[in-house]
Amino acid sequence: MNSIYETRRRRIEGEYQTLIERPNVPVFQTHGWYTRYEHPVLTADHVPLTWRFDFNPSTNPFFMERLGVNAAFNAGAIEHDGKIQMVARVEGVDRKSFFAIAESETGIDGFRFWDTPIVLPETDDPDTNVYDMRLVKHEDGFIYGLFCTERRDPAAPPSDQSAAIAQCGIVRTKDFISWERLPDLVTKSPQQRNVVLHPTFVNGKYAFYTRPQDGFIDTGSGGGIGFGLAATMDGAVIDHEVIVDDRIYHTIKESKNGLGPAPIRTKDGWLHLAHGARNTASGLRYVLYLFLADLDDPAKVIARPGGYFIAPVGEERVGDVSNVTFSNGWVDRKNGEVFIYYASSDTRMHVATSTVEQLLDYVKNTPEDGLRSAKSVEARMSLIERNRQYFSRR
Ligand code: M1P
Repeated sequence: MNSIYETRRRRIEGEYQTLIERPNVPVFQTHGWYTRYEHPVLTADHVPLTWRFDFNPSTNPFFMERLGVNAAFNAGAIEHDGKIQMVARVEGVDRKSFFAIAESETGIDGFRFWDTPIVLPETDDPDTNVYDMRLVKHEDGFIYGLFCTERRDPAAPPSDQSAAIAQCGIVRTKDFISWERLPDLVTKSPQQRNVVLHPTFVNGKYAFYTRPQDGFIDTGSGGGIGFGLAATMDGAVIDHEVIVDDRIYHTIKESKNGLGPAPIRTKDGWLHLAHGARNTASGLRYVLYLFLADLDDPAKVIARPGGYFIAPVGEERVGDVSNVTFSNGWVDRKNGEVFIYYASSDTRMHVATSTVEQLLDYVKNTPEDGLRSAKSVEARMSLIERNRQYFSRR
């Protein structure tokens, strides 16, 4: 007779194998901006079973999970040694996040975690929680990982156990195996999240996209996507931040916004992917949008297509924090393809595939938000008028 241990282990290992070998299937999109795929590319269930179960039958006769995993989401992404690698935010059932690398040959399926998670060095002021790493191959030769480090607000009274301070932590590597922790970024803002390193020097300095904010959740008087320069990465200090992409009333980014991954260099400018949040009766709704910045002056935005580019659909709408799409990783491939990695509802990772050519077409030909209903109708009427020649009898 099979023991509970054997029965459960065989079943769980079989289901795991089926999941990680599952091919992904493209799903036609009417808008034509990118292709979605049927399955998420990474979920909590992709985490290796050795991270969750004690495989010793004498100490775990019921083959029960010892360390549960809640979610795998908000992954940074990069192409390295011919493979697509994601540095995922893996969140345990204890709510703590940590980073782990999952890689794939195709970038759209077959993602497998490495054998162990990243052991992230700490500073003298240990992080309580770390998440949302942006990977950047900088022209100085290092691959940097910028992430959010969160610690309890030391000024909060004991009655408040949720007040936190978010800042930007920095690590660098050349091989994804050894990671050097650098001092956290210093800016004039009380809190920072969604900080991204620009891949090239700007005026001989390291350039950062920031998201200054007054509070942990609310941006308060802060907010918008900022830009600032620092002389070094080893003790980076930004003295002056300018807002390059503000949050605006009655748009997809009225409550807050933040940069996604580092921008892609294209012939027409730096292509950016960002998230915007608006308020609704059921809470914040996070969507993704694109914009283009000047090649010589990355702080100058030259195209702002109106509206969202990716919004949660179907099962993407439901999760730990529902109605959220969030991205901090994309990969521009040598053949012009772009793999956009986005998380849905703080729960799982998906991919959308497009090309630089399509994305530039989108960015340059999607009308800017006119900020009033009348302007929206004007833009739509203009499209209808231009289309009349193709429908002579209507
Ligand atoms: O829950 C949605 C997102 O909320 C935060 O993003 P932002 O600071 O822009 O509001 C982050 O905690 C992010 O991880 C999360 O996905």
